[in-house]
Amino acid sequence: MAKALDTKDAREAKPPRGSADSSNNSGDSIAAMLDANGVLTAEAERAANISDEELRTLYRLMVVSRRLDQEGLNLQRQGELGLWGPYAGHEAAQVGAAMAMAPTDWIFPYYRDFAMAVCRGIDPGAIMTIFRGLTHGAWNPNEYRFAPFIIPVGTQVPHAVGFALGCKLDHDDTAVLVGFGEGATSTGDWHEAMNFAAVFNVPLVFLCENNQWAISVPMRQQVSGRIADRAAGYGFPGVRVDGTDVLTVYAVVRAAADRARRGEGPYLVEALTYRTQAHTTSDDPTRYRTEADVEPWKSKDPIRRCAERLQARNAFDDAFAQAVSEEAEQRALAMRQHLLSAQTPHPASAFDLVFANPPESLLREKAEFIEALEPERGE
Ligand SMILES: Cc1ncc(C[n+]2csc(CCOP(=O)(O)OP(=O)(O)O)c2C)c(N)n1
Ligand SMILES: [Mg+2]
Repeated sequence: MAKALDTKDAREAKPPRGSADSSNNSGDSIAAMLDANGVLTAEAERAANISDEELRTLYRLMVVSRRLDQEGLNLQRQGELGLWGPYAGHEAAQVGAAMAMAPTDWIFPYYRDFAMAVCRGIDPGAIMTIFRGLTHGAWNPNEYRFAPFIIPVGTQVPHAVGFALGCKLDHDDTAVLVGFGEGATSTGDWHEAMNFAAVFNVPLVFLCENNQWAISVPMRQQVSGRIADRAAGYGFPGVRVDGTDVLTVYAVVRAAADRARRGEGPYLVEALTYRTQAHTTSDDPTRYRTEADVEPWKSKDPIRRCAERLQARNAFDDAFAQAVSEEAEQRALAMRQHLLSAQTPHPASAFDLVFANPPESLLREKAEFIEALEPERGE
């Protein structure tokens, strides 16, 4: 019975919209850029034509991001932040992917994508105010084409699909990138989003930052097989890349975004990396992993790997490294100063920015809230 159905389906099946053939060919051409380790081949590197200056920019943004991450950790330990979620180890995935998108493209980040926000030019000090509990969102998404950080795991993925569908219906040539961890791929939201993206052939690059852990849950208890292979089940291609090599991530995401802009639909990039620090400052990783687990990943440090690539191109010297390190120090200091001088908002500001035109009932509630606060404040 099943066999008869299969043959009938095969005979009657029409190529889906966006043609499976064309998307698979184009997907294959991205897979063909990689060697068996998921690293850009020398030939693909030549074809991608990424200049020394571009690679130096990626290096600079990774060093700055690493230093800001360290400062976030310091600030939390000094009692200045409620929480910090370190992203060390993710720099190549985040910087490579964010910089591969055109400035007119949109990015839907998850909570760990701080370096992506830095790449978009958002002031790190302003972002930090979120982690101090001063605001829910520190930038105007329209201005930076960068959606808010999302904490509920996986929920940003359907948002991105819907947005990408809107871009397609508007006939503009915007591509969209959505970031998420490998843990998010176990959510219903993620699977529904993958299916919807394929069926409606939306211009979206799915970027899985596979850091091997979802808090204390290791990869092997999260997913059977490769995340990249899951795209095929929905009808579009995906690849696993070395997510510690910024050049590879940059070239592959750029190709996937170009493909999306050509109308060839979604693409899944699984960037294999490692979370070298705790999940957040509320987590103690010694409860579920040892130093020996972390050790093999130290040699794959994204910044060191990028420096090696630059050295191989004769595009790295002490003066450059020194200038980048000084810039990182200055930016960390500026971020700290911005955060520590940020005003604590009035509690009633929680009512603001909920509606463009707040209804009477909400305004009344806000007024009552302010009145209720006053005796407590001795005003
Ligand atoms: C819907 C939902 N369930 C549970 C949580 C608690 N939680 C926060 S982060 C996290 C793990 C996510 O892991 P992964 O997607 O791999 O991202 P990573 O933190 O490793 O970057 C969980 C379970 C949450 N924020 N939202
Ligand atoms: Mg993870």
